Amino acid sequence: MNNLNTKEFDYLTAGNGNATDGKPHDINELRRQVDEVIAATPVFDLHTHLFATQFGELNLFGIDELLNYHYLIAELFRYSPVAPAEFWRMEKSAQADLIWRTLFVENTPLSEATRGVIAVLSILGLNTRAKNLSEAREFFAAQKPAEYLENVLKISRVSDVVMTNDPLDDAEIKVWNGVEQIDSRFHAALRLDRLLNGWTEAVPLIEKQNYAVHTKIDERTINETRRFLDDWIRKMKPLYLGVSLPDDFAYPEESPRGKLLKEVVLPTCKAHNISLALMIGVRRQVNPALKLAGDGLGRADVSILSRICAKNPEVKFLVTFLSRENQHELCVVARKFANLMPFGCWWFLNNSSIISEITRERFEMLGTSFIPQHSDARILDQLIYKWHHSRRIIADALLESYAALWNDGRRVTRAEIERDAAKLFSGNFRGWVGLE
Ligand code: FIX
Ligand code: ZN
Repeated sequence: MNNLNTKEFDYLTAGNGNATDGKPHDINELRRQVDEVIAATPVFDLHTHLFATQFGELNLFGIDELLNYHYLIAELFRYSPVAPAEFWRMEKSAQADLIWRTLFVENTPLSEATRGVIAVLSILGLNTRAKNLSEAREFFAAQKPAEYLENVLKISRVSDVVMTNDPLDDAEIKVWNGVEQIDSRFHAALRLDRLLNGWTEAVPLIEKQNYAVHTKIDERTINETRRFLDDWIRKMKPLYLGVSLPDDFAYPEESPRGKLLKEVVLPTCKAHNISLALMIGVRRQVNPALKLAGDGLGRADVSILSRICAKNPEVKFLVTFLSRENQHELCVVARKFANLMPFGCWWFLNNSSIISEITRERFEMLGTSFIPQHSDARILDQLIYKWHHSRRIIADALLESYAALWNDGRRVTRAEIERDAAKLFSGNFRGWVGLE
């Protein structure tokens, strides 16, 4: 556990507890119980880019996919003389070879994303010091997608996964329109990025699905776009609608996005009693040569959140900010608005030191009324390391809070630890989206 000097808690080790009352009797016992409970509690992963096996090739797993993760591609160019244009011309397996050699053989894999690959290989019993990828490739080639999925969910103790579903993506549309039943552990989240952030390009795609929309957002276009969303909500049964937004997102806003948000999205959320997830602070394509790896971030104005929550009290918002500098303000706004649920340590915040800081701040300001983490996994195997890393840090932060509470005069019971963990890892989200 970080920073906790057990000496400060001397009286905790004085044997003044009672081992049979369900409460830990000293700090080491408390630590053991928290670690055990956090390790065993199933997770409802509320934001990923994973797909159920029914989505075929969209379900990514294996060493070549793991290494071609955009977090690692960005890191590759810190070391390699290979230029981005040359990298994109290479075959996927050659790209993976280059990333392995550069980040794992020629350099020590210290970053969060490289350590993640090491954790996956190690947990699967593969050589973390391999000179090449033959052993790993052989291992993954032998895995059957459905069996491997069971294995990964079991190892990472993830009970439910929320996908990111784009109603304008042809490959996804085919699956939604098909007859195959989608694995009930994979839930939909209807993503609105293309609709809200790229209206002009979205129009022909929505028209193609037989909705009479125009670039000019007039009454007919508003009604037709609402009909489009109503139909997709019926089809996908999403747990929430979601959108990523730039750091300069404003509310209200004089723009197609502002108009669509006000006239289409918020009324749809209200009508279907469905939450809206706002993921704020991404600065897309800061370096376009890096493609998906070329996005950055900016500090946003959190006052937009107070306004949107106040103006739309019947709508529930799931919110995450990408900038570390926005985290404290997010907690403050959450204290003011019960229709706001902060979630996750998104993307550039999904690093041990920052998760630790944000989670401790959230315990101090919000108790257990928040959702500490989502994985954002794009490749199935990543569930293993992302949850392995996050569980450990959340356990440390929780232990620190319990120890402080004990210092103030109250010991938690095992049952309370279990109740808190269940809320943080699944209950708060399930309750928010009306699953129980
Ligand atoms: O917009 C998002 O949902 C982001 O999480 C992703 O697009 C981003 O590329 C990512 O993978 C972050 O983890
Ligand atoms: Zn994401």
